[in-house]
Amino acid sequence: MGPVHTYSLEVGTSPTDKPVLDIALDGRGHPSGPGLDFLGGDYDHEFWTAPEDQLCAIVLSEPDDPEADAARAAEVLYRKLIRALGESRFGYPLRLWNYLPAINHGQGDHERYRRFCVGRGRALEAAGLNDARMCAATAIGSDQSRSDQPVMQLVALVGAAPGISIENPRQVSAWNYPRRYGPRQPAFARATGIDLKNGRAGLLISGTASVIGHATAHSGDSLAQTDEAASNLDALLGHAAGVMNRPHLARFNADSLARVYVRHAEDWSAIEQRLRKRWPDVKLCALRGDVCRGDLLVEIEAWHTA
Ligand code: 3EB
Repeated sequence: MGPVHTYSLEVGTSPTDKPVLDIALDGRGHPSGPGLDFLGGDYDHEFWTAPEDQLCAIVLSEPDDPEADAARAAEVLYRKLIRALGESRFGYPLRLWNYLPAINHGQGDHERYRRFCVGRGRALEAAGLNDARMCAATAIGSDQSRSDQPVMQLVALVGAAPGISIENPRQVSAWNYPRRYGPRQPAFARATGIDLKNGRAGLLISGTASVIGHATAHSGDSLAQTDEAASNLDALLGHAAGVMNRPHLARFNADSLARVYVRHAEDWSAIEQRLRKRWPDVKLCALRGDVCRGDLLVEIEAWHTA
């Protein structure tokens, strides 16, 4: 069964009246932005606009030193988010963005991304929340080496009714990853689907990398990883089109927006060429960010409607 609620959400790159989320992609210090260096592309701003009785944004941050255990800040932030949801008429997260400094610092299970997953998991467990009910998300490492007050950021788009969580047929669900990737599985869905008032459907698509099954593919090759991540996205769209019974969702179109996170800035121009050839209509934006496994070089998230 599809979602019973319909939203009138629009996501675009030009200013609108009273957006629920105004994300400056090139702005460091912008509270709802990722705080990453802007590498290029078609747009540097996202405006998420919906009537104020349907959706709102929750923007949280917590001091988080690159040398600290990231589980602490993650648990604090997710406990705050869960409390805010309980007190609000918007009880359902549709999309989460997590940005933290030094995401790949630490060896093995001490790696800060793995510790972030532990902290997120603690907060979810304390609230009795099931991983499989989680929404779409992104988790990216930001370079805050020039800041004297580094923070972990959590940005949530929350709604009055749940979307549907959609998984990827080419990938093991993150909440089912085996133990080798860390003591606590990541808790996110590959995408959140919502019905829109204009008769279309919207897909909020998680950061998607070159992960097949649960394994990283093409270590060290940023172009092969780009192709694999893009294949994961195409597979997700095809699957979502079936789940939501909207055949046109199966392909990106001129309304689709894709944010590309690139570990090494110098890889962007070749990655851009690849993606433009594959998806000529899609609006792209590139940011320099660390992906959550040290061997992943690129990650792509998207908004798509059809
Ligand atoms: C992956 O497929 C890539 O921990 O919230 C992507 C999106 C990834 C969200 C998260 C992690 C998260 O495992 C990593």
